[in-house]
Amino acid sequence: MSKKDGSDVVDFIERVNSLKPPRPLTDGLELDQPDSVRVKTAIQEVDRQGYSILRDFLSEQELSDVRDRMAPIFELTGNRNAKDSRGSHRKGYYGVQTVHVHNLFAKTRAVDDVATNPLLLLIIEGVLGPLFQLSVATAMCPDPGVDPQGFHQDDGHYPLPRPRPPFIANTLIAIDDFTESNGATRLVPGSHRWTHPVNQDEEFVIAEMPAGSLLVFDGALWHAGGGNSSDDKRRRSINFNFNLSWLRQQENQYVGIPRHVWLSLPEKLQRLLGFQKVNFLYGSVDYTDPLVYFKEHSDS
Ligand SMILES: O=C(O)CCC(=O)C(=O)O
Repeated sequence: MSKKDGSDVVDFIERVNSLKPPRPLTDGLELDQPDSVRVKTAIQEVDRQGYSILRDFLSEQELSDVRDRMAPIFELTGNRNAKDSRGSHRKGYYGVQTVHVHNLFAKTRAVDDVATNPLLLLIIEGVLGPLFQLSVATAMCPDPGVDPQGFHQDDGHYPLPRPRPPFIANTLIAIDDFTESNGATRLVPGSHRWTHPVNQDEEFVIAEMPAGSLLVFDGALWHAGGGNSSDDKRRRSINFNFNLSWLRQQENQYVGIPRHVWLSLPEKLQRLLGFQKVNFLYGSVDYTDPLVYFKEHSDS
């Protein structure tokens, strides 16, 4: 109902007139010179070859905290036999595959700071531009006995022509050393620009990297989780995939993360999870940024 003095209409028009672009998630972040160079190099490598590896992304202390606090989550990953359900899958997910644990921000606070790490945000911004969001957050751990995945692209579900600018930036944070034998990710260099599918026997590089490293790659790059042929070496990893803010996220985190949980998160993480208005109106409610809207309406 409209108020008699018309103030609600004035409020509404003011609201429409006050539309402005969001503050970038990287606003105010400053790096020292060596880290700026590392970020720049990573962005250039992703553009040129489709991927980059940044060592020492996590400090020893951060790595040890994540290991401890993620332990219950990595109890939930495990091996499954994919032969029956997906044996004929065209991308070749045959044999024994690992179970990924999705929707991490509903399940743990162990990686909140990792997701908003300045190096990470600046690299993702360099790959995707300023409007990006977290599309999916997963724990991945191909245990001994897991077979390799087939090569695939993670941006394949957006049905638009190729080559294309990056829609998705994938990351894997190594919680254990990634080696050829424990299932380090396989990458086909340069394939992010290809317009044709790769052959499953394409040549690849193996993303071997010490624990604490960050692998980042264009979602158009053909890649696959490796098989774990070791006797006893786990390959724990955190997988954050980011996408352009005006595309739909892979995981529906608005439903998946309980309200009391997302309300308790730092604002930067809330925004990264998609609770923000972008491109003037996308993600808004009644012209209003969703976090502002929520504050205005939470008492009523
Ligand atoms: O675990 C990996 O190395 C990659 C996993 C992956 O690409 C996927 O599950 O889509």
